[in-house]
Amino acid sequence: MERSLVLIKPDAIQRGLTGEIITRLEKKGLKLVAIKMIHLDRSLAEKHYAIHEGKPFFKDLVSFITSSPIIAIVFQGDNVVNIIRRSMGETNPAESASGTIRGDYAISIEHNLIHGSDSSQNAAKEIGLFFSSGEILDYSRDIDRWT
Ligand code: D4T
Repeated sequence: MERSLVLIKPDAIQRGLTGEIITRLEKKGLKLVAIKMIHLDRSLAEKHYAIHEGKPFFKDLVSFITSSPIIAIVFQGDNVVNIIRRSMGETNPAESASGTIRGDYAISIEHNLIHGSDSSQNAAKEIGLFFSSGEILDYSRDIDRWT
């Protein structure tokens, strides 16, 4: 069973797209097992985006992700990392297909609305930054036999 960390980024919160983004992922059939709203501090933002340290956009990326609250979510299910990445669209919204979250609602790479883990291994690391194990709930859903 795989997990993925989704962040609804400051631009999505400010633009009132939180519900739309969660609805799309829920309607796909994904199971939500943890959720919280937080205002990231610089230290956590730099840890989350450590792989991009030293790149030209790193400073602006950290400023952006700490500029306003975000919502952190853990989804769980078979193949959930890949399913979420495909629902999000490309990193650059200009190259994202219509029907994806970024393709439908974003224009610029700096403000691309949503983060989703890019592998199971990275998901485990990222989830550990945002959630304690007790915050991730274990429950069954009757709809899972229909999805
Ligand atoms: P995240 O990590 O936010 O889900 O985005 P992606 O996985 O789709 O893309 P990424 O890690 O390569 O980039 C992280 C974050 O940096 C912004 N960015 C990226 C940017 O502002 N300029 C750039 O040139 C790139 C490559 C957008 C997403």
